[in-house]
Amino acid sequence: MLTVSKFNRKYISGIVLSAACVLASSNVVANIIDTTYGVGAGSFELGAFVNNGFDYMGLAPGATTIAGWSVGGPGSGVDWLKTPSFGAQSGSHSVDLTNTTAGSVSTEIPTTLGQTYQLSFYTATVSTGAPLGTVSAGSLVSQTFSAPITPGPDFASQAFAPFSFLFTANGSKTTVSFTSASGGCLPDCYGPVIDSVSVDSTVAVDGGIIAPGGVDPIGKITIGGDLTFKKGAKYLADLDLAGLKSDYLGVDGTLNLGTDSLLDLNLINDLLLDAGKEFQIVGYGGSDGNYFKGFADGYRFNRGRNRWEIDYRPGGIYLTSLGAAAVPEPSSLALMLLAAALLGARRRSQGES
Ligand SMILES: [Ca+2]
Ligand SMILES: [Ca+2]
Repeated sequence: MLTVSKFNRKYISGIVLSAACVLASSNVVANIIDTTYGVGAGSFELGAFVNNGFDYMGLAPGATTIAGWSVGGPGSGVDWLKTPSFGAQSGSHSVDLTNTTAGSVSTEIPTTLGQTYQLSFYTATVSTGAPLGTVSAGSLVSQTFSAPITPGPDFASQAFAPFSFLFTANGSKTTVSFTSASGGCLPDCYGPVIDSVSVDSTVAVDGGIIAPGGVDPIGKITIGGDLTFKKGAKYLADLDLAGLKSDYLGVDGTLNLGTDSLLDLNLINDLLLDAGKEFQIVGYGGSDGNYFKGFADGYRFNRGRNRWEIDYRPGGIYLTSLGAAAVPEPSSLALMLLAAALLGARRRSQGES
């Protein structure tokens, strides 16, 4: 499942559920919606807008007026909004997912089966509307989001908040859809408003945890572009020592670990391995040259029954078993025994006083 930086901490799974709410990295990269339908399509800027005199245009299910997007149900459709009466996060248009009852919009984009993408968008609503909606794309199914509520109601200055999720494509085409979970007029017929929708093959995990396949199942995440860890984001890698296999994070582009990325290892079937057993936990086209915090290149450490070494090689990151986990060396063992003896002596002396 997914990872959220500010909200619930869940997990990104490359295979089962997907996703990752990461927030707000505003790296401008190629938006697949725009490369498919024209620059501005992801921001609802393209198409034949007809102003009803109140800066909005009602669109019923089946409408394809907004370039790149189809309007759907379950209810009466959506409203295509325009500034200055209705604020937009970028450009001059946004979409209210509730016409008079809950509606939806969807777009279809080319994807690569099994590859993980980042879906980002902005959402807003006002105090006389309703904030809840869901978003789906590939492995991301009906993920709930809640728009921030602008008081007033101030439609013109509605304040947008960014959301971001990861999903894994189930095929060569992926439908990205947004649905209002808020039907009806409360009193305004106004649900979550969305804008600036972007799908990118370059991914930034902004805090949170990336766990291929979820925790325990061995899984794989493949990213076509770059992957950047931000704000202490963690890679939780499962290692199955009986099956001699591990989670795998494949980055076709550059892996950017920065200075505060974390690595955590979850051992499944913790057995004593022969020295030299190797697990590749990351593959990449390139790297920013940084390491997971506390795991510099060549670092050796005990974990479970084995001692390990981590190596950052040109094509990826490897863990190699070095044999049984080290026991305390004789000198430190002697110090520990001495400390225990002193403690015992002090206890006796306290008991006598
Ligand atoms: Ca827009
Ligand atoms: Ca896993």
